[in-house]
Amino acid sequence: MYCIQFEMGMVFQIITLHTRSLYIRSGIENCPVSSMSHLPYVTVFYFKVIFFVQKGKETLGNMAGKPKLHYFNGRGRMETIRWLLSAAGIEFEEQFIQSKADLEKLKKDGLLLFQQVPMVEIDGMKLVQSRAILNYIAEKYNLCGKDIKQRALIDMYSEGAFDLCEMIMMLPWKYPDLKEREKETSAVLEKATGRYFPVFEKVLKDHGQDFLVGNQLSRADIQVLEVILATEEMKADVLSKFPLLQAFKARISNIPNIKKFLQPGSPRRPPPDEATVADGFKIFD
Ligand SMILES: N[C@@H](CCC(=O)N[C@@H](CS)C(=O)NCC(=O)O)C(=O)O
Repeated sequence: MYCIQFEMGMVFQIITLHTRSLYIRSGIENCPVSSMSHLPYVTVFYFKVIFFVQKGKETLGNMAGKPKLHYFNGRGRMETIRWLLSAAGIEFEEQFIQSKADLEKLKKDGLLLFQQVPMVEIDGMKLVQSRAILNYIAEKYNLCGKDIKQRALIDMYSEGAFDLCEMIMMLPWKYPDLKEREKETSAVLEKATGRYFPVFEKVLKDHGQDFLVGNQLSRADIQVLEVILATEEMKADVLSKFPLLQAFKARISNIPNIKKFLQPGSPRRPPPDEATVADGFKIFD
């Protein structure tokens, strides 16, 4: 019905304008077709135009809407994604998986390519695989450097930080026994101070710049800061032998979007306590 009115309104409007312009061009003063004669149709036409413009705006709004994160209410494999989006100043929504049934529903609805989370709805896609999601976000928000050489460095540093982050993240899941976990925590801290932090310290020393690569913020800076803070949660003075990393931590933490993310109430998740780990086991085991 609306369509017919819409079409009729358009047709009559065109006929009216065309007839009037013919009379005006031929120099005849009294045109028998009044611009008001099809007012009802024209009114419907304009209402329809407004309706379609609004619909279009809604559709575009949804396409460019906030990314939606699907994961459980803990750090795990989603935390670095939260970090990157927040550092880029992007607001996002979170749909927390609270039970095995929630996860099964996502699987049954065919929303998880490999039947696993994290999953991020962004730009009309349902992205899975945490590294692929991070790559997309980093690329989209210009956190990958200026050329392929910078990108290679950024990738190496980010992957190093990611490996260390993953070791820390897995501790409570792999070692539910507290004694065993303590032992493994020491081993991870040794890796942090013996393998990873010396690399980042040396990078900063060699080029003397504020950021790890190309003197501009990249995902490497964000991921290294993330892992520094996660390591400090296990051992507060872990940076004692790394003065440049201490300064780096202070500098990067002070970048406005990152500073905001580090405030209480942000989407940053706290370190997992025993209750969070138990919830995770119920969902993913
Ligand atoms: N390589 C994947 C691993 C994802 C993964 O292991 N996800 C776990 C939760 S952290 C999961 O969904 N487990 C449920 C299952 O495998 O059925 C990634 O990095 O995203």
